Amino acid sequence: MGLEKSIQGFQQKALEELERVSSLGELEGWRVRHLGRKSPLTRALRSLASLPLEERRAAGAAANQAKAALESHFHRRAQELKEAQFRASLEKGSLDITLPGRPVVTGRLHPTTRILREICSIFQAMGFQVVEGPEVEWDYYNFEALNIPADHPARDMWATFWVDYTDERGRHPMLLRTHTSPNQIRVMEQTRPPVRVIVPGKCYRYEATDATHESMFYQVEGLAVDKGITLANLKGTLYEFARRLFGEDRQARFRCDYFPFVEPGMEMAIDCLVCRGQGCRLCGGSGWIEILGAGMVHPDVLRRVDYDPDIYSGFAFGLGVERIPMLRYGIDDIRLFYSNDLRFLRQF
Ligand code: FA5
Repeated sequence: MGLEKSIQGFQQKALEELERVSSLGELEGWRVRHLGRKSPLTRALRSLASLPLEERRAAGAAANQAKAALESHFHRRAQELKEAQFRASLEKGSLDITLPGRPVVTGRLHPTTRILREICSIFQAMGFQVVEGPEVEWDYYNFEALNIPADHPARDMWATFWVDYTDERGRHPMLLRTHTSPNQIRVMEQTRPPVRVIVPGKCYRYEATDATHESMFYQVEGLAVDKGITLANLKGTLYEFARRLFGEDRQARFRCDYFPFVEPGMEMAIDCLVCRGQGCRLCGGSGWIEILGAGMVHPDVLRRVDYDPDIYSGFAFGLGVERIPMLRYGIDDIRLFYSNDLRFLRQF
C-alpha cells in the first residue's frame, strides 16, 4: 500500500504546483520535475518490478493513472499559457497586422508542357486529331511493322532500351519506344482513311547525351492518309507549322533523309537562333538545327495495315519537341530541360 499512497501524494503535490506555474518556461521546469526521467513518479514506476504481485498491481494502476492525469493537466496548462501569451502580445500591440503576408509560391507549367500544348493547338487548327500511345512498346510496332525487321541495319539508328517480357510461352521483345512512329501502325490498325492525327509523347534512347541529345525526350508524330495526298501536302503542312510557330522571318530547310518506313524520306531543319546561322555549339557549326524526320508513308507499311497503296497515300513526320523552345529562346543545351534546376525552369 505504501507505494500507492506515495504516488497519490506525488500527484497531488504536482497538481498544486501546476496551478502556480505562470509562464511557459516555468511549465517546462514543472514537466521535467514531475514527468521527467528523474521524477518521483518515473522512479516509482521503475521500482514496481521489485514489489509483491498484489501490491504491484495496485501501485502500477495508480502510477499509470497519475501519469495520465499529470500529462493531461500539463497539456491543458500549456494551452492556457499560450493563449494568455498571445492575448498579452495583442494587447501590447506587438503583433503588426499591417505586415504584408508571405507570398505564396505558385507553380508553373514546364516549358515542354507549354510547347506541347502550343504544337497540338497549331495542328488541331489544321484539322489533326490528338491521340496517344504506350511508352513501353512491342518490337513489332516500334520496328517490325515499320519495315525494320530484326536483322535490318537501320535498327542502329535507334539505340534501344530493351525491357523484354517473359511468360510461360517464352521471351517477347519489348522496349521503351525509341520514337512515336509505332503509333502510325496503331492508329491505322484501328481506323480507315481519311486519317489525320498527331501523337505527342515521350521517347527513350540508349545513347550518350550532348547539347542536342537526351536519353528521354518528347516527339510529336504526325500522320495523314487519304486519297491523293502528295509530298507537296507534307511540305505545305510543315512550312505552315513552322511559320505559325517561329514567325515569317525564320528559315526552314528540307533535305533528303532515309527512314525505312517512308519513301521518299526527308528531314526539316530551322536556322539556328543562337548564332543566327554563323555556326555554334548548339547547331554543331552548321547554322541549322534538325527538328524532324518525315516522308511519304511507305507502300509496304500501308499494306501491312490493309490500306491499298494504289488507292491511298499519306505523309508522316516525327518532330523533336525540346528543340522547338531551344530554337525559339536560344537555349543551348537540351539537358537543362530535365535536370530540375529551378533557375532555368522559372524563366518560362
Ligand atoms: C525518328 O525518330 C523518326 N521516327 C521520324 C520520322 C517519323 C521519320 C515519321 C519519318 C516519318 P529521328 O531519329 O531523326 O527520326 O528523330 C526525329 C527528331 O527527334 C529529330 O529530328 C530530333 O529533333 C529529335 N530527336 C532525336 N533524337 C533525340 C534525342 N536523343 N534527344 C532529343 N531529341 C531527339
